Amino acid sequence: MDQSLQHQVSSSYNLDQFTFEPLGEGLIHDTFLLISPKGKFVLQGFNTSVFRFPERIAANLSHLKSDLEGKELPFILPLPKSTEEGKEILQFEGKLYRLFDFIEGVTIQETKDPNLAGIAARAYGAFAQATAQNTLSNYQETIPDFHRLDLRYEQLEQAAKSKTSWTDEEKNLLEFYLSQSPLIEQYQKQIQVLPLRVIHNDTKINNLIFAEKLDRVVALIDLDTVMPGYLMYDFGDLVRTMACSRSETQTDWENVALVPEIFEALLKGYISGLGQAVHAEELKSLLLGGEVMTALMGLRFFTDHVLGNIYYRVHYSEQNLHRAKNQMILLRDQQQKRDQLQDIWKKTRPARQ
Ligand code: GN1
Ligand code: MG
Repeated sequence: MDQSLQHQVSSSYNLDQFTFEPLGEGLIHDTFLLISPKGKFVLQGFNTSVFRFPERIAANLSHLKSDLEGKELPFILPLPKSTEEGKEILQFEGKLYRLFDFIEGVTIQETKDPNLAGIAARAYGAFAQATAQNTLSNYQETIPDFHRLDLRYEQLEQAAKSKTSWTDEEKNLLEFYLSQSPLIEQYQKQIQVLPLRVIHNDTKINNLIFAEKLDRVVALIDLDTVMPGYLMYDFGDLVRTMACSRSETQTDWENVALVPEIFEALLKGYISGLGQAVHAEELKSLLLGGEVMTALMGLRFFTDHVLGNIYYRVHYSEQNLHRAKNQMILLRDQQQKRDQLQDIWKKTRPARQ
């Protein structure tokens, strides 16, 4: 962070002097922890090539704030602080920034503990329950068609046309992802009978801040993708990111697998967080969610690789290819375990269904 930005932040938010350090492992925004005499804050540089409609985010978050006013939420939802001029977004030298209160607690990148996975899933379920009465039409898509699996599939088909030379590994991945058309059809049928809701859309464990003892969630963060979507997306991303033996960045392929015990804990936790008002089709769709979100992220990573790494931050040039390969193995394993996961789903879903 250069000096002129530091001055601007200090005066816009009336912070005096502060020190700063990089924070977090997000693939999209640049984030810093600021330590000032007035307390700790999080400054986030906004990635406007990914989030092309910052004003939609600001509008969604202000609806969220008023919709949830007076509701007892079991955790905090940190919203951007206002500048001295009363704006939630700071513009400086052509870039956008936001400041948040820093929330004390523990963030974790992954877990093998079903109990912790259940606590995380319950928090995201409780979020969907809290927003169930929100006026859906007030919420805009902050990234259009973000989780439309069918369109992500088409984007790969398009991108592949422009690539002239393919390694054997790339061909293998392309063939695998294109062979997922039955899943795409299943997805298209499923969404026709699902109600849209206001959901989080990025339900990784590192978007939660836990209490020191890891016994509860104190805050749910990264609210830029809060927008209309299906429960299947939020639950599916929990499965993709938590019910896997290896995270999406790991490359020890033979160890990448779906972990049924964590899947079960996630399902129980999510359903308990959701409470009563869940449509029968929504419950059914949870079973498909993991495959949908794993295929979606695999398609997105692979498409980005084919296009030359224009979207996700990479640490080496083959990283998006490797992420796509990791997701391919996880997806394949989920598909092999369909019967087992269905048995878990049958014994876990509420009795009235
Ligand atoms: C991106 O930057 P981060 O980690 O919050 C992406 C998510 C993906 C994730 C994969 C706006 O999120 O959809 O699940 O990377 N967010 C956006 O690691 O594209
Ligand atoms: Mg995010």
